Amino acid sequence: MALVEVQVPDIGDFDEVTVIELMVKVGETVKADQSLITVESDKASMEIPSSTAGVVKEMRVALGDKVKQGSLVLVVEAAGAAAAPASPVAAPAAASTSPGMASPSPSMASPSPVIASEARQSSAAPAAPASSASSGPVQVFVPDIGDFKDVVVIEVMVKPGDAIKVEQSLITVESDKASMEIPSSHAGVLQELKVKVGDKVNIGDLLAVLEVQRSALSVERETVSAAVPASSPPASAKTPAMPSLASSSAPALNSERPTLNAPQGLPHASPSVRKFARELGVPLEEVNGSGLKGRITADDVQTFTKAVMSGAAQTKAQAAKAPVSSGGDGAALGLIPWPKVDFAKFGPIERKEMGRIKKISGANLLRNAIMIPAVTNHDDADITDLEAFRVSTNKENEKSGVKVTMLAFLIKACVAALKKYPEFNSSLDGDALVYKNYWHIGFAADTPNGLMVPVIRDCDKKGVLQISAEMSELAKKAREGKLSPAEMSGATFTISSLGGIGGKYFTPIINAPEVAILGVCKSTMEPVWDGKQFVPRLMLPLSLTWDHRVIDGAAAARFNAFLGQILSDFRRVLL
Ligand code: CAO
Repeated sequence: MALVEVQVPDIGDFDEVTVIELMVKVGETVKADQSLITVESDKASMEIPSSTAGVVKEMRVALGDKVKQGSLVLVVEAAGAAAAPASPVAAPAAASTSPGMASPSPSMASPSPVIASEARQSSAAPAAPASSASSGPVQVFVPDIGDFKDVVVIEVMVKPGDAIKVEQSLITVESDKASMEIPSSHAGVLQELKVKVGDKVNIGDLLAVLEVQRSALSVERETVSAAVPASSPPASAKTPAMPSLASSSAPALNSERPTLNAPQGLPHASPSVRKFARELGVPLEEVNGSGLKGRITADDVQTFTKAVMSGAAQTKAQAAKAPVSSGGDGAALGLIPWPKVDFAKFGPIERKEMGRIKKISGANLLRNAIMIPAVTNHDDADITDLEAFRVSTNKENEKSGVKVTMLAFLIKACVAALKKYPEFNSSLDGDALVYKNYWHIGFAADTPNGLMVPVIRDCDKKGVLQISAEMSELAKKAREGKLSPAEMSGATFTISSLGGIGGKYFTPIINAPEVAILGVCKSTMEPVWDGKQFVPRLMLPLSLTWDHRVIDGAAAARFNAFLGQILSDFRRVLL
């Protein structure tokens, strides 16, 4: 087993490129030709593959390092004879000018990053004949892009009618190892584009037709004439006159050093990440990059996919399809279009994009409001004695730091009612009801980012003090935006309490796939007839919304009545 140094191969005329992604780590087994790192100049990104198969023993580059031809990337313990073509560690390290780099690394043949520089340089060469008229059409062809065949057009950056400058990028193409922009060989007005996103192109393919002004043409002709006659035919792989930076003697359009073409306007990601995203149908422009300079990594694509699949995030396309609240127009429901009003006509306005959580919860609420045949029963519970008990409990527990609010008692009372009326703790699954033998209670929490519903698990096994402590911890996390998806899932029933704020009754929307939700408002002292006289009692307004497919009105009335009995005499919880 020989140790083999893998170096940066011939990357054309580029002095230095930055390492923007490490795709392997120490201990990992790599195949010959497997991409090891991604490098990037200001104009292109490309993956550097391994020249040999084996196990990575040592990384010699870090994120942000500048590398060039001959720079040591890593050391691989080569697998048997496969190591043969690579330079052994003992050998003197290849100098940056090492002519040997291209040959010991046969795998570089295909992903050779020289393509981008060639693109820039040679794009001018295969221009169509210059016209002697004052203006005329000029064809722009795909220049020498090295050994690459059938590279895919992933972005078209211009449209007919655009005024194009010389060297302005027209399209972005991508192979499985590199992406690059193809610049225009001429200045002029774009008449016609001959390619579209998804097309596969090769050297010599016609890209575009420009209307070129005479003066511009003559200038370009003079510059290009050193390379090819102005009347040279369209480029093709067979055209010997095609200048190419692959050979350093190739004539160039500009005297300045060519630069690689990086896709502009596209999210920063390596070709393999782009490919990965395409396979999953992930819109890369919606993914947050966690890599160097905001670069999108394969992990970012995975995280995005998981968030969308779990419902924690939505793509723009999904949001657009969702009805009204998420920006859709309700057409999916067969409704008349949402009114479009120019509010500025009536007075000053300010437009603010809704936050992510509001958008997600809005879409969920709308679905639940539309799909569930929901009914709400209102009732009052006498909590005079319970409130007195709550106040004295808090006094006794002052030192513990745990404050008990009415909501903690309500959670406990609801568990007792859910046990007595199990269909309230169920979910619909097609034509079947799933009864849950656990009692996880969600509670709506008002946060600066919008409504969130943390879940307290196994409330049947916990006392009011523990529930209070967990509630205050979860509410704090919710307000700080730190709740994990697990802390917001698995509820069997939800309580939405506006008791700390005010109001009398409201109609909460069921949190599907649950089948009921309890809305609670502010308790007030009211005169209550005890059979002989009116007495002052502290009354708590309750609003129970339930799914009429699962529960009927009588059951809902019984549930509320039972809840009221428990709240008026909490000892019943023990029964
Ligand atoms: N009647 C009278 N007073 C009440 C009460 C009730 N039903 N419920 C709570 N209170 C009192 C509390 O005792 C507390 O009083 P003190 O400050 O004097 O001690 C005060 O109101 C504030 O209570 P709280 O709101 O901080 O605590 P809570 O346990 O009742 O609620 C939480 C916690 C997280 C649910 C709440 O802060 C919250 O976010 N509520 C809004 C929920 C919501 O937005 N629902 C609407 C969903 S539908 O859009």
